[in-house]
Amino acid sequence: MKSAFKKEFKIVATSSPPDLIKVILVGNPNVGKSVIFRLLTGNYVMVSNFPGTTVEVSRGKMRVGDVLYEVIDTPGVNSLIPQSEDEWVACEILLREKPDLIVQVADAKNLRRTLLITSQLVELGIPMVLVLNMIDEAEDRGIEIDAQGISRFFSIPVVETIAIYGKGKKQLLSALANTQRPVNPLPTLYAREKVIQELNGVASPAFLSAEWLAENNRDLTRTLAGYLGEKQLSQLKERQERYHAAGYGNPVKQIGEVRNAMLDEAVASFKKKRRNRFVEEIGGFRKLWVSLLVLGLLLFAWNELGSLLRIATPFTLLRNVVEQKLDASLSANYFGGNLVRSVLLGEKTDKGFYNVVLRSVG
Ligand SMILES: Nc1nc2c(ncn2[C@@H]2O[C@H](COP(=O)(O)OP(=O)(O)OP(=O)(O)O)[C@@H](O)[C@H]2O)c(=O)[nH]1
Ligand SMILES: [Mg+2]
Repeated sequence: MKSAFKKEFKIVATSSPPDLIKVILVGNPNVGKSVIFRLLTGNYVMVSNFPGTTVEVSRGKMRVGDVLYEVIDTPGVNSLIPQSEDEWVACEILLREKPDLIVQVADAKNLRRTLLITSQLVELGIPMVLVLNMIDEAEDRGIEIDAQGISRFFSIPVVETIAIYGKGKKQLLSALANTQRPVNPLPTLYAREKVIQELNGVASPAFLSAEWLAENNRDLTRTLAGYLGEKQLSQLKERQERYHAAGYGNPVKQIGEVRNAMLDEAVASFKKKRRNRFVEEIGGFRKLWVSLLVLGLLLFAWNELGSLLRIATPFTLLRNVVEQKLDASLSANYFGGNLVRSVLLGEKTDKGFYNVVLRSVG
């Protein structure tokens, strides 16, 4: 009895349950979230409707070494300020599920739409990874993105993938294992803006929550109250009212303006439109051929005109130079010089040179 207990105890002690890390996939519509979801979880997934809606939400599991992940796929969003049922569901999932990790999947061709969501997600302060998917299509269009620059800007890992070919999966898995809290660059970059000074740090997230409250969506407000807690929520409302009452204007509108300004700058510095090398080479070839053609036409025109006017033409000039040089250097100073000279220039007569080959044929 005693030894059986010991054995059982040992088994329990060595097989501790693996960590379950909750990952939520978020991103614009049609960017490859579901392809990445399947890439990570395989085919054993659970699909259900979000309560009270027909919006489908998929859940699956993934094991990497000892770590077990639960992965949740969400409907596409244009922004985290919801204007549609799909967008509202995505926000509700983010706030209700309290994920350990967020993976933003993005279409590398649409950097501005991507970074709008990134700038909203980083406010949540949840470790996240940005996946720049569809790199194949971006490359075809000559779009190059400074992934490292984006990574530094938000303090998040940025991974490039071609999900349909499974490219970048390894890098994504390694990024998931090495995430850290992101940094929201907005308050630092725009520290002088009154609205930033008024709301920064009042709640977490502060600016995004202000924007959510302004939507007057009862369900979302209730979920937000649960997420922030009553204290943070009332502080945030109070600050907004104070700001408005002091005559500074609509804080939510101004947050939107500051965010847009940041995005304009970010897109300008992280997106490079690469000049297509193939087109450049074709262009280079074309320039060379056009230059040669123009040069040929000019020489032809000079030659024709020179013959008519009995003045030196490029060919007579060239021949004179060649004749003089060769005649001088192929003089009979060395063995065979005369022979070479007569083969190249012909025999010298009173009228100049005439070719040996022609003479022999004639
Ligand atoms: N060329 C290319 N196509 C891709 C890539 N990843 C996904 N796609 C295609 O993009 C389309 C959309 O993929 P989904 O995974 O359904 O996109 P989604 O983000 O889940 O879309 P929603 O759920 O509607 O928001 C599909 O036709 C995919 O085959 C990629 O890396 N390269
Ligand atoms: Mg999908």
